[in-house]
Amino acid sequence: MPALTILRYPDPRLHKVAQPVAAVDDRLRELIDRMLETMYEAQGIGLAATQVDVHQRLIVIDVSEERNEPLVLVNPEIVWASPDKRLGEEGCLSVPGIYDGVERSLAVKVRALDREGREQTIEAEGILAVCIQHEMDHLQGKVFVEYLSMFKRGRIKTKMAKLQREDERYAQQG
Ligand code: GNR
Ligand code: NI
Repeated sequence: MPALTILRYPDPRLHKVAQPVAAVDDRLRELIDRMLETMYEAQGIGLAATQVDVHQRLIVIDVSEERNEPLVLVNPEIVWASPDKRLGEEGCLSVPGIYDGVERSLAVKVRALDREGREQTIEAEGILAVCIQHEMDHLQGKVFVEYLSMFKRGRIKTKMAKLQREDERYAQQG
């Protein structure tokens, strides 16, 4: 199965709001597998369906060192977020090469379905809590750079446009 293409900021499709998944069936599990493959190939710790132009509430995550603990969240809802926040460095597969600080809750509790459609509740802290919040933002059409100043965002857009031009040239020439 080929990996999926990850949309790049500032693609307007990254700002679409995802709709709930209607059924956890074989077709969805196929999408889940392709998203996991895409995430591992891109060496990310998480991927939201929005990033592969599928506007459904679906997230895959793996924050393990060995890259062998996939976590699948279907129709995730944050049921609790700690009032304590922390500024941490973030990156995003849709904004390659850009890293900057974002404030996030230290801990979150999330309710979601797993790949079998069973309800699961996850209590997360550390990098998993950060990743879940980052991915939940994607489902709402929000990319982490939108937390940064307009000045920084402008610079990032310029960088992304340059990267895009370089990629197009590379694709033409081989
Ligand atoms: O791979 C990723 N690393 C990361 C690091 C710090 C905070 C969030 C992330 S998520 C990111 C993958 C991604 O873009 N998911 O949407
Ligand atoms: Ni991201």
